[in-house]
Amino acid sequence: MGRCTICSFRKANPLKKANSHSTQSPAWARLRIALGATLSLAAAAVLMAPISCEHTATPTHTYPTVTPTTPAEHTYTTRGILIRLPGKDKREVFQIHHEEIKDFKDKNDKVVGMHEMIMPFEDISPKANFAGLNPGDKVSMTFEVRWKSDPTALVVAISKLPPETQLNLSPEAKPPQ
Ligand SMILES: [Cu+2]
Repeated sequence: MGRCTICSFRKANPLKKANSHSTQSPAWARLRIALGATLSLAAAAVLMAPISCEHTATPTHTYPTVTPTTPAEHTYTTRGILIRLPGKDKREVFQIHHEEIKDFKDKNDKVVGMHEMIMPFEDISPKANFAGLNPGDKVSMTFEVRWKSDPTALVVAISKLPPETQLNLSPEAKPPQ
């Protein structure tokens, strides 16, 4: 398994992600630091409202969502196995073991493809509905890519596939390094 094009891009462009949060006022940033982990989830939901919302899939399953301000540069649909659901904590990143994406384009608009991999997606659109989904489910998933703005990779749709669906996946795929 090689490296993930998007993960490599993120590592090489750490400022891109940081810039996306510059819409937050300094006061808000200071407040967030001051309150830190003690900030109640309810208060966080209210304070974060302008930049993201708390999407509820089930009464016990919530996670932050992102609404982009720029149009998608590319949109891809792939199939795979849901590895981990998104969670409240930033470290609880949605992961999918997806099939090869033959038409995937890099930041220079060159078709480089993306091999099958277990891939994390930090950013989830409010349009994507994870209700009723569980790790191990076979799913169809659509994500948008923005190389020139944020978020780089945004999950915009996910739906369950019949359990008998035959996926083109090898069992030994490892998460990207
Ligand atoms: Cu990938």
